[in-house]
Amino acid sequence: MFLIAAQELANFVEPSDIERGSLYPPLSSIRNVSMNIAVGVTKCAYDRGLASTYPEPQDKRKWLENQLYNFNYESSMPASWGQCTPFSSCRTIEERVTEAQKAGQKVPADYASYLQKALCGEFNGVRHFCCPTANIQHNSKVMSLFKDENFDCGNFLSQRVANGYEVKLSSRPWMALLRYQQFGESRFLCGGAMISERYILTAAHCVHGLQNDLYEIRLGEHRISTEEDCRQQGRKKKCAPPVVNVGIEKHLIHEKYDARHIMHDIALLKLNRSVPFQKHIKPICLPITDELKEKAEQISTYFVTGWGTTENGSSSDVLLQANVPLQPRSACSQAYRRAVPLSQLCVGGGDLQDSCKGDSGGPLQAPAQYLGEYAPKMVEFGIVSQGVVTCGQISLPGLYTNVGEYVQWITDTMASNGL
Ligand SMILES: [Ca+2]
Repeated sequence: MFLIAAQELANFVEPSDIERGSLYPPLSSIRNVSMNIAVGVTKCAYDRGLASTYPEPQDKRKWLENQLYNFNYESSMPASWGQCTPFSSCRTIEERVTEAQKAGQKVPADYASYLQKALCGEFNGVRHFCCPTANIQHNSKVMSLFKDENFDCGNFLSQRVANGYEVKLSSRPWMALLRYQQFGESRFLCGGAMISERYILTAAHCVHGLQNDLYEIRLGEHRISTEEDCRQQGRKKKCAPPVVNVGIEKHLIHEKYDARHIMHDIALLKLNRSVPFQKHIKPICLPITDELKEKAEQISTYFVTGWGTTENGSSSDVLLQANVPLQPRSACSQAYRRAVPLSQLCVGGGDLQDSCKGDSGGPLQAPAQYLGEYAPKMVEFGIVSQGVVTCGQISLPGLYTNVGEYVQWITDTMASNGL
């Protein structure tokens, strides 16, 4: 069965079929590997050019024992590991296929057959291939969206605040409010940030177990209680356009989210329609380069903006901003009595007043040089994860999901679920 399918592929495959194919029978009939493909999580093995796929072992020891005694794949123990990724997240595969595409040719038969063997499943209609770890790249389709010159991210009006801690109207246009329906009541219980016309980045703890409650995103809000938000500029009154409320198509929680230890606390919400960028609704930038990723550790003062929205509701009617200092991880290890990995940032503490204004799931941000542009852009380096709700009681620094460590997950997840 496998050989026949490979032969078919070699005879017919066109580059455009690699990603979304209709010519071929469902993969389940080709490969007798049943599993759920979770983007970037499902490991696969490369051995002598043959890719075989295995679900990532939950219990590694037990799994290894199984492999040793019941190994039923064509190769022996794998030579090296890869991961199941969308086609455009694997550099070597994308290069080879694009090459053929440019030349207007079919993929050579031997490579097509290799691709067939490297197929590890279909996720939301997008084919996934086993990609050796060294060849995994930030998804090229998502990156070209982020790098497009019309993609106006992180454009902030001013760091000056209008009134005390109040943020100037429309100056943080990526701020999103997450709306939940609970016990017959509709409330904002978390925040998030817009990262594209279709996606909101937030914390997994704002979504996990709440998929049925969390039903709407509000964008372009400033003062929650007033329908029209305005500011006085000299004699003129300037008003922001109305807010946009939009439904949610998909709740995408990180596959390794650990609710008990609050690890991998990151989630994406796919909106049920695109929301065009406008004056008061724009995306924040992400730390998509290695340089920006490293920058996260060098910033001394971050900004947190929000309505103080937590599981208990909002503490402020109007959007506020606070400055929070980066702390060594040891400060959080001490406070939370556990190791703090690189996938988290330790921020805040000390000034009690300051650390209370972020939203759970909201962005930890700082202006940074972005893709060689002259004016600094606001970049989301962290997601409010843990500890912020204890403000006002004890002076604890907060733990934030280190977004730079998850850009691969973000881009792979966006690619797999449609831009
Ligand atoms: Ca309002």
